[in-house]
Amino acid sequence: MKKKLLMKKLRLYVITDRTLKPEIESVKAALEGGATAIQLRIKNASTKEMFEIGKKIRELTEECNALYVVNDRLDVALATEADGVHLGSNDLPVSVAKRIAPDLIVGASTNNLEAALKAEADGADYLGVGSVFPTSTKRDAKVIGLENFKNIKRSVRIPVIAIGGIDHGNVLEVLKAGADGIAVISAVMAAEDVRDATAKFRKILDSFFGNNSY
Ligand code: TZP
Ligand code: MG
Repeated sequence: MKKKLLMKKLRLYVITDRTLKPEIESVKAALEGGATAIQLRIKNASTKEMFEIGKKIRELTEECNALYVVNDRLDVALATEADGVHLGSNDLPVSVAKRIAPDLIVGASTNNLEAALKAEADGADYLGVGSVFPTSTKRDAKVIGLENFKNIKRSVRIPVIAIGGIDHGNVLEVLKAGADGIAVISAVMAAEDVRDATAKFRKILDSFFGNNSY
């Protein structure tokens, strides 16, 4: 996928969280609300269960032309024909994932410049950078703030999406800091109406970037 298209598809990246909402229902609602990418993120599920849910998310995202990315698990990403896999510092190295699956989009989580530059050099296709703001969703997340975010963003060429504590009130600050997209969990998954919460982000993103078709 060309960089420009990938960048657009990463604009509104919604991540599942079964402690807040069941995956399938919430993914359907997020897609209806205009999510451009869905990440299947489940800690501690069986491989079989993740595979079954992943297959369904593949179908749903396909219908909407949205990206489907699997967190942590290259095997599940390949088995469910995902567009990508997202890897953190405790997961498979980016270079290994790229070697095994050269056609898969490989995203990397980073919270400092050194790791960001290494991920880019290792072949990552995009970065998830944060936690930009305090978050209660990921217990061990380091809060880096907008200045560190900006610094990382301007130091790499690949698309950078911001993650961590992003809500409807602060999203514009993140976009002004240069984010190519935002990744959100609780602002969408903890909302009473997932579709509505997603649509509200989509509206802000569309007016910031210009509403060119996705
Ligand atoms: N990585 C860095 S912060 C974070 C992850 C997975 C959690 C983001 O969740 P929220 O609820 O959008 O702050
Ligand atoms: Mg991980």
